[in-house]
This record gives sequence, C-alpha cells and structure tokens, in this order.
Amino acid sequence: MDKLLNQTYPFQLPALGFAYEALEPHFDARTMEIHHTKHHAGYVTGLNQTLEKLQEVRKTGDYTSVQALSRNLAFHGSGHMLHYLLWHSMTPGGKPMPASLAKAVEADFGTVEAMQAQFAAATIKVETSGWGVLAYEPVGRKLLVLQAERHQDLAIWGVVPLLVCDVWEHAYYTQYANNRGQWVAAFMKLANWDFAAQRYAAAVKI
Ligand code: MN3
Repeated sequence: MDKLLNQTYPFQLPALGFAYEALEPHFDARTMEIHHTKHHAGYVTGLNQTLEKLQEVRKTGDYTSVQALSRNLAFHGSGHMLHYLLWHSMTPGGKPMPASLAKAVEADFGTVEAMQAQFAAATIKVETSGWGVLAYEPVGRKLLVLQAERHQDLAIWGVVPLLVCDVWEHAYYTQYANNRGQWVAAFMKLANWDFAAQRYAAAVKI
C-alpha cells in the first residue's frame, strides 16, 4: 500500500504520470492544469499549514482553535489524498480490470457492469461537491461504492479507496458545464482499473 501512497511530511504536490493534455478529449488540458496546480496544490498547502498550526497549538497549550483545525485537517488531508488517487485513477484510453479484481467485484456486486453502473450513478448523484469512490472495507472484507461529500464526509472509517472520481465543479465545469453525467461517462472511459486492482491486492493484506 505504501508504495502507492508514499509521501512524508511536509506533503508535496505529486507530479502527474502524464502530460496535461494526455486525457483529451475527455479531460481538457487547461482544466487538468488548473485542477493540479491550483486546486490540488491548495489542499497540500492547507494540509501542511494546518499541521504547522497544530504544532504551535501543542507548544502553547492553548487548544481554543483545535476544533477548526481538526476540521481543516480532515478537509485538506482528504482533499490531498483523493486528488493523489485521482491522478492514478485515470489513464489515457483507460485500462481494463484484471481478473483478480473482477472476481472480487463479481462476488460483491454480481457483475463488473453492475458495479460500474452503481459507481457512475452514485458519483453523478453526489449532493453538491464530492466524489464517487470504489473502496475496500477490511473488516467485512467487502468492496463498496461510496459517495464522499466535499472530501471527508460520508466515509466509513478504515476503508481503502481503490478508484475515485472527482465531481467538484472545478473538475468538469469549463468543459461539460452543468452536465455532470457527461463528465462521469468520460471518466469511465479513462478509468484505470489496473490501478484499482493493485490497490485491492495491497488492501486485502491489511
Ligand atoms: Mn478536485
């Protein structure tokens, strides 16, 4: 798992594994560049600043701000992690699902197509800003499709996200306007199910 999410404090904006224009026409280069260098970078900065402030709070012993800082920690921390996963969740042309993951998906969803249909529908129906998430829940050892509102709400503690789709307006509005369904359909063409399978293989060892 850590080989795929190998970051240490202070957190840094990770490089993309492809050029900004690599996902066109499904994800235009300008949206991608702004998304990576402004939005994702903002979460990394926010996460590091929040951790610095918490260090100061511990030094002074004045915990007046701890509630707001804890909220910021969850918001920026989840924002950073989900974007880090997002850049791996898409690849030019998409990548098919390996049998190792497909077998588990069939056990929990009936068919791969049923899981993908639920993933797309749940992602489209996220209220306001958020994410669609395919996750592995290690207690019941089950694959789940979850929605995330904003970045941090509606999660189940302990799940390992395998594949994520961003449906904040900044992810699609300049290209698809209010047609979130068109963006999610485009995402499904870019989806890197091989990455999800690598994450799954690591997650089941937890
Ligand atoms: Mn985003």
